[in-house]
Formats: sequence, structure tokens, C-alpha cells
Amino acid sequence: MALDRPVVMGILNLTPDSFSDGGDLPTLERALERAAAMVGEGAGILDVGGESTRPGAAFVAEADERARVLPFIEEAALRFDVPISVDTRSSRVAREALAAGASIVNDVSGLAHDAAMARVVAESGAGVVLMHMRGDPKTMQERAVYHDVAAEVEAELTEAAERALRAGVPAEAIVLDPGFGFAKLPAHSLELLRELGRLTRSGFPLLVGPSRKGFIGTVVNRPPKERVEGTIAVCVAAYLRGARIFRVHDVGPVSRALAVIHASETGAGFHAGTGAGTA
Ligand code: HH2
Repeated sequence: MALDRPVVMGILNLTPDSFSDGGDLPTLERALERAAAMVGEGAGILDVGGESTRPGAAFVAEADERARVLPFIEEAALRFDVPISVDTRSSRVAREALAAGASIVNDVSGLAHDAAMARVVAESGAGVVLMHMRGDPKTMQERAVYHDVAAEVEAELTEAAERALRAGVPAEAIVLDPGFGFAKLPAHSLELLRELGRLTRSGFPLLVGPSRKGFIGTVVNRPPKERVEGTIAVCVAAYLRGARIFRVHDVGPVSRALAVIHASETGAGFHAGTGAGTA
């Protein structure tokens, strides 16, 4: 996937227990309204999930996950002209989501959780986001031990990409993600952000998902919904270090921040005279 401009991926958590927005979208109608608002504010991808993967999150039965995401995907695929990504570790949920209209699988386990996932992705021709983590959401923080976090994340993401390629996923379908907050202490996420440029050496596009996360909270000392400025700061820094896809809740503010830094870096997307003022 060659990306010459930043793409914002809007988060739709259809879960009761996500760390920042659990229970915010209790009905299909509310979720579709939120999705429409996100597309209107510049989302280039909608990422829908039915399982919270925050540290310590409870296991979700596959039937519940399917019931949460499939009706939304069927309807959203008809209404919106942007790709839909399904945030799942389950190959069955992924297969059904792709049949319902999704075209990207966002697997926070990097194809390690479900042995059939790589094949489902390869056979469907879907895009795939391979995120770095260790273990599963219940135990991952115990495994947040690194000598050189960027080098270890790079090596483990390379293994995930090799798993995908061996299963027949084409290289152009693969996107890598350092997994901020997954099996990482706040200091690890901040160091990864500083060293993010090292992860572009693989040649795969880079996605980041810092939205409202705890490593931002430890710096600004604010609850999740008041971490938008911190999220923007991380996205802009990540953009400058080569990230091109940004998974966030606050689509409008992040899209506008990225439009400015992208215009400054490339001259693209500059509409002279359309600003509210000239000061
Ligand atoms: N973070 C979360 C979930 N999915 N996917 C990718 N690719 N990258 C991420 O950083 C990422 C992700 C966790 O955040 P959120 O969806 O807001 O919360 P929860 O897992 O509690 O639903």
C-alpha cells in the first residue's frame, strides 16, 4: 500500500467496556451516526471492533463479538465510501466481517492469536494491520520488559510480516503498527515514538494507534477524553517519523492537525484563501 498522504482511521468501539469510549455507541443507529460524522470530518478508514483489548480486558465470546460488529459492517458498507476495517483477533469474525463488506483486518495479535487468521486474510485478498504485542490483553503488561524496545518491536513485527507472507498475503496488503500501550509501560511507548523512524526500514506502511492512551495520560494527567492534544502531538511526531495511518477517536482535530503538517512538509492540500482569517 503506497500512501503519499496521511490517512485517519476512525475508531468505532461497539463494546460496553473500552477504556475511553465503552458503551458510547449502544445502538446501531448511534454507531452509524458517529461513523457518518467521522467520514464528514476526514476519516479515510472506519475501524470497528467488538472486543476491548485494554490491559486486563475480559475475554469476549465470539458470538457476542459477531453480533456487535456484523450488522454495523453490513450497513456501513452500503452507506459509506471508505474502507471498513475490522479490529479482531478471531479468524471467524474476520471472515464474516469481510463477507459483510469489510476490506481490512486489524489484528492486534499480529496473526499470532488464531492459527487460521493468516489464511483467512490471504484467501480474501484483504489488507491487514499487524500490530505488535506480547501475550494477550490479560497478561501482556507482565511481558513489558525490553533492553531496546524499538529493536525488539522491529524484530517481532518482522516475524509477524514473515508469518503473513508465508501464508500468501501479498506484501502490498501489509501495514505494521508498533502497538502503543500493548505490552508496554508508558516509558516504552514514549521511547518507541522517539525511535519510530527505525520501523519504517521494513518498507511496509506504518500505522499508529496512540489515541487517548495511558502513556499520554501519564504526561498530561487528564482522563481519556481529555487527551486529544496529547493524541495530536503523538500523531504529528509519528507523521514526521514516517507513519501514514492514524487510528484515533477524535477524527476532526487529528485530521486538521495532520493536514497542516502534511501541507508544510509537501506543499499538498494547501487551499489559499479558504482559511477563516489571514492573521
Ligand atoms: N489500540 C487499541 C485497539 N486496537 N489496533 C491497532 N492497530 N493499533 C492500536 O494501537 C490499537 C488497536 C486499544 O484502544 P481502543 O480501541 O481505544 O480501546 P479498547 O481496546 O479498550 O477497546
